[in-house]
Amino acid sequence: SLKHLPLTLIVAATPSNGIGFKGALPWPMLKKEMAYFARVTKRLPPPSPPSPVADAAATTTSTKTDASGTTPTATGPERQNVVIMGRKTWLSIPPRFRPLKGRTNVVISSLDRGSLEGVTDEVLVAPGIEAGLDMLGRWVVRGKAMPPGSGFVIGGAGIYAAALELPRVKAILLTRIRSEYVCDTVFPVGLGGDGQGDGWRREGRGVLEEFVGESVEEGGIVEVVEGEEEVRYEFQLWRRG
Ligand code: FOL
Repeated sequence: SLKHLPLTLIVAATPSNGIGFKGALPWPMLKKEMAYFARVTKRLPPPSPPSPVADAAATTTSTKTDASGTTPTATGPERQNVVIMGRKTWLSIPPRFRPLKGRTNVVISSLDRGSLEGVTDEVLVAPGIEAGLDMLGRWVVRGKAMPPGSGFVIGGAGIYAAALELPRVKAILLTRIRSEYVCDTVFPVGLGGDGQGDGWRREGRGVLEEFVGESVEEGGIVEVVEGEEEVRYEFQLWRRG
């Protein structure tokens, strides 16, 4: 079941935790940062080893070899990560990029799906995060959605705040933008420059690399935007503690 699916918040924020301005990101398009978001939210977790219970069940039910003398390989159903977002974040994604490809999109809204711009029949619409995951579980059973690999909450502020109340939210993937921009929306946890904040603490780069499944540049990234301005930022992982 999806009752215990862990969720990770993924967010980019300024030093004062600003995340949005007038329904969009406060900074100019950061191509490499957005590419990191897309890679990390698409990447499936490594397959988990069989549990003792599942293993015992398999031992008593499966034969050792097939007609050709080879071990039958159970190819489980395909999996796809899930991205959960609020209505305003959905609307902020350029129409050509939504639904976010290669991921199961869940939009949190009290409106019905018909009145939400860009929502197609593969997008789940639910009034809350837990209701959305319950609906996803039913879609999986009916073969209408793939079983989830990892789950990500991608904003905005209201959805992050609701998610942070859930014990299943175990980690925050933060991109710390090192310059300030005018913002009208703030991330609802005061993650500080000192690696501490509101019951969360920053993990080291090795732990981050293991978590995201790729290497991460030491000391951060400098990205040139609009062939002009340089924007510095750093990928971080925070956990409860
Ligand atoms: N987290 C991080 N680290 N950076 C972000 O920019 C970010 N943005 C959101 C949530 N978490 C984030 C919400 N806003 C797209 C646009 C806006 C958005 C999230 C995603 C988007 O268009 N994504 C495409 C990439 C398209 C491209 O390659 O330019 C995708 O396929 O993910």
